[in-house]
Amino acid sequence: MNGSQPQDGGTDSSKRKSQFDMKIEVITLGDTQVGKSSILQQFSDNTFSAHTISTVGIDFKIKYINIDGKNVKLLMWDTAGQERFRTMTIQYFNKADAVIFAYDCTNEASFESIRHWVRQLEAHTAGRATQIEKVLIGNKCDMLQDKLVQPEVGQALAREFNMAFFETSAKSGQNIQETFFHLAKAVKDKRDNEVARLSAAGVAQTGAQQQQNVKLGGAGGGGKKEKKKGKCC
Ligand SMILES: Nc1nc2c(ncn2[C@@H]2O[C@H](COP(=O)(O)OP(=O)(O)O)[C@@H](O)[C@H]2O)c(=O)[nH]1
Ligand SMILES: [Mg+2]
Repeated sequence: MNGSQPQDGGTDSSKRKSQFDMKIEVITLGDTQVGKSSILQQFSDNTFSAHTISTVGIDFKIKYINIDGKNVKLLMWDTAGQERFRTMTIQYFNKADAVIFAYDCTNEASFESIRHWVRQLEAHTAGRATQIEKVLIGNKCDMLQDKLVQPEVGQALAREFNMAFFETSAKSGQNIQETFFHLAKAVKDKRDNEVARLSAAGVAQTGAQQQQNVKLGGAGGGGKKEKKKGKCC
């Protein structure tokens, strides 16, 4: 098992919140009822509720995970799928370092909507959508009898958009950890590569300055301000 795999839930509880090395913001996008909130709940609390309350506007969860020895703060934005919250949710698109596009594999319409959600991201991230790490998940894969979207079909769509693909179950926990760790590792590797590139170019900066400048989720390549560490969000 390497340092980027889920380990014992992945949380490094021995470290104080203020000691995180890197912050990564993830946003979930997809139709209502596909299980976006349940995925976040399973990942952050290891619990599942058969009856959830619809997300109003936007919500968030925080989890600290260990990636290659780094304490990573994952800030996970949970959006509502309904159109009436669109104005609110699109404001969070530009915060995202990574996006989870979610459909319900027992609901074909939710799969068809993925193209819509991809377009929404592109339309509201001012050309930086390609810098955002993305993953496509087909959730509710525990419902074998009701499955209407086969994993090969999901995989093909993910390939078309150059995304990773997982079939997940917020109920059983299948591939939930893997999804988040995959995204976090991809974002971290991208930032590390950029730091190495800047170093090679002889840009004299402290490690912290470099991390700040290569936070690829930042507006226009480094313009985004990191809020005070240790404070919520
Ligand atoms: N069987 C099963 N049900 C799920 C799964 N994920 C979510 N659900 C159920 O689907 C419904 C909608 O879930 P929710 O997380 O609120 O969806 P959201 O609107 O996308 O946030 C709830 O009744 C959940 O219990 C899953 O992986 N398997
Ligand atoms: Mg929800």
